[in-house]
Amino acid sequence: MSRFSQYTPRPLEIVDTTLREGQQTSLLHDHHKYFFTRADKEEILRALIICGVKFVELFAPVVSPQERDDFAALKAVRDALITQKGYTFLLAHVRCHPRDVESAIGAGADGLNFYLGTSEQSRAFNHGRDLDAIVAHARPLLEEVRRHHPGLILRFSGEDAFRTREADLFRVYDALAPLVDRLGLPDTVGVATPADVAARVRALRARYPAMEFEGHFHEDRGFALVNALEARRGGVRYLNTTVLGIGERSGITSFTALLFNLFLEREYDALEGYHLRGLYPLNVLVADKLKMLVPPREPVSLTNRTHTAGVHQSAVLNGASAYEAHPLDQFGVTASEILLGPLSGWNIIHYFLKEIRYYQLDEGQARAIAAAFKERVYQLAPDVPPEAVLIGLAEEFGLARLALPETRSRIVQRLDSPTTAARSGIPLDGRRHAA
Ligand code: HCA
Ligand code: CU
Repeated sequence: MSRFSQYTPRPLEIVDTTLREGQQTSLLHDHHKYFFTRADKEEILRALIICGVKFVELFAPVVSPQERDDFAALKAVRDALITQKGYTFLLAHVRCHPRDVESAIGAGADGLNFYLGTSEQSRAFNHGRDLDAIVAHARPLLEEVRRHHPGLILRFSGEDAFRTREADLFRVYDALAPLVDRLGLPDTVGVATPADVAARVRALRARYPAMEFEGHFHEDRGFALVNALEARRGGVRYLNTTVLGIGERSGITSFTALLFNLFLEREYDALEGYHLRGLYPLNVLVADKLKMLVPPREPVSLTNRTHTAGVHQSAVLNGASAYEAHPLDQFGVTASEILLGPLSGWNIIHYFLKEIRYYQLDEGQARAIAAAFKERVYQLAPDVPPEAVLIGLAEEFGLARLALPETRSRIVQRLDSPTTAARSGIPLDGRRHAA
């Protein structure tokens, strides 16, 4: 009996591909990093498993000696977590090529994610095969793998499925569906709208009612998240994601953005087995590997609890819900951040000096300091944080300071400080410059 035949799939199965699709991100090049180190990959895999992911896609070991050796190391990480978290299936991304297949089986992959272009563009520019040749190429290989390795999880994706005519996709999938556990539905170049996804999923489910599907949506139009949500709504159980949505070009669906939205839509069934509080730390971990902060457009981010405008800041001091609509703390974003700057009002300056730095001041002094601060903050040298200016002003104004024991505050001043909240996952307590 194979592991997979004993496994009962949950309502939503993330097939995370941070370590395959994610490694194709140009961000690794932007930061002169080029690839994740083995230690990076081990940490990312561990974090994914802790967060509840059960299917992880990796490159076929044939890609490079590095990937081959890393595959073995990642298998060891997976094995070490079986007792604590159950089994995680490692799937190798393979071309319909015996060498890819052999390398993956040799490495002990639990499944093979086959892909082969079916659109006119892939047929013309990727492999030059027509539809009959695609079937003639893929079918015997899949039959052989099925026969000799009945326990392997097999998936076939018609690459560029959304630029493939429906009849063409059916032609290929009719021939291969009996041999696989899942059919993929990749929007390789990010052309699909949510309506296209809904229609395609409906057509495929009608034609293959017993089949499971796996969605993979690129972000070129900004639809990677909504398309994944749409696919799920249509009954697609398996969805490809990466941490921070990293991948080829603008990437694919973000793992944490997807779970966050399912939570907000009260799709609690879909969240079965996922550890939501681990999601922001996971984003921080991968951002750190990329030598960046969690990107500002990532929903599960400190940015979404960061307030800049004076009106927002003073309201948030009274009640965070004024400008924070979502329970981000349940996703591990436990701090709010208020950035001091030219838009800050006297009340946040009062709050900062009094509550965080323990200066004794009244409203009149806070208003006077705020006025002086607004003038100086426009002439800030790049390496001087605004809070240093405020401390300087407090001293100039001769404010007395209480000596209190240090406690952690919810307010952080700057994202780009060396010990940022985003990097450490712990809010900076604002005392970096304290005497
Ligand atoms: C790739 C293309 C791919 C494959 C997806 C899949 C895509 O980078 O090889 O195997 O389902 O977007 O089509 O990522
Ligand atoms: Cu892709």
